[in-house]
Amino acid sequence: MSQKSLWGRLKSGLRKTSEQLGGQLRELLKNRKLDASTLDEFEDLLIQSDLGVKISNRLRESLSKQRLDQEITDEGIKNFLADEIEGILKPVATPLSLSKTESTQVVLVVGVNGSGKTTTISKFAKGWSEEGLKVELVACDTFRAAAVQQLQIWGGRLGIPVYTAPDGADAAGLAFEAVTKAKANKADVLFIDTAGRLHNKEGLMNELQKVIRVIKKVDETAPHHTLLVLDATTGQNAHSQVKIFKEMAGVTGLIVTKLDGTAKGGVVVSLADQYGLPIHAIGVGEQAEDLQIFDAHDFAQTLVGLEPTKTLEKEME
Ligand SMILES: Nc1nc2c(ncn2[C@@H]2O[C@H](COP(=O)(O)OP(=O)(O)OP(=O)(O)O)[C@@H](O)[C@H]2O)c(=O)[nH]1
Ligand SMILES: [Mg+2]
Repeated sequence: MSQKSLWGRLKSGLRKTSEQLGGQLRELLKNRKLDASTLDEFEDLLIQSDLGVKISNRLRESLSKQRLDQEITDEGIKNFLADEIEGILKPVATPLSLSKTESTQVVLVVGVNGSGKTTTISKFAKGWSEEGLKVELVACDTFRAAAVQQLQIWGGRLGIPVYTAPDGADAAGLAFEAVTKAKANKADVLFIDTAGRLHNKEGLMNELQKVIRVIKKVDETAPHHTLLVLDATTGQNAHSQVKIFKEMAGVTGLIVTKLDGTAKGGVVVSLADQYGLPIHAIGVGEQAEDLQIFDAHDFAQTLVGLEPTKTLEKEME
């Protein structure tokens, strides 16, 4: 797919946030100098877009140092903001790294119900199968027949094995069996899909910890990646999910989905700043192409309503 159409998807996916942020920045600066009251409004606007209080305050300070009482254009302030945001995102914008190796890489995927775990696994499985890796899946959400079925449909389409167990079976037992079989099959990657909801949060965390304990019995270096899938429409709530899952399941990387459904896209920036965990991918819509590798420059530019320079260069070629 061309750069332009990927960016088109990113642009339409981030539209709600960029319209709020970009539109209000324009209003804010109409015939005004960058005095203290404009800076206050600038800070409020960033907070409204879910960038978080800490970063919003830092950006206000940084802007005021550079340009206090100067005339500033709409374009100027967007460029300032995009550069600052890109600086925050750059250290965490890391694609998930999987390769052909001697031993199976186990990727555990966690997150609350409906956040996009199964969708993400399906798209990752497709991508790595196409790259030539031998991928297998296991449906550890054993309490929901629909969840198992959803994964089986994807596995069927891709022609890859999906391990399942009867309704209500022990998730950890299934995970143990799947890791054992995937290793015997010399699979390159095994994705473990997990439940997002059990009778309560404690039950969910206990089950996840049990899954982790049990797969370590097969391979003490597993899971090699533990990915937390977050729904961006929950805004700052995503922070408490990161804290809990990080503590309970040792999250190694994040995927932020449903950015198309919210004006709170700034939450990606506050997550990056707060935890420093790699952000492997973002979801900006329901199509397969809408799960994109997270690119700091493209995201920052698009979020504030600018066009990434790479796209411009590509168009001029
Ligand atoms: N608009 C939009 N929808 C998405 C995105 N990612 C996932 N979805 C949709 O969100 C819904 C839930 O996705 P799932 O992948 O089933 O979520 P899950 O985490 O596996 O959910 P449970 O198995 O119930 O815990 C589906 O209808 C997806 O199509 C996204 O980036 N944008
Ligand atoms: Mg699911």
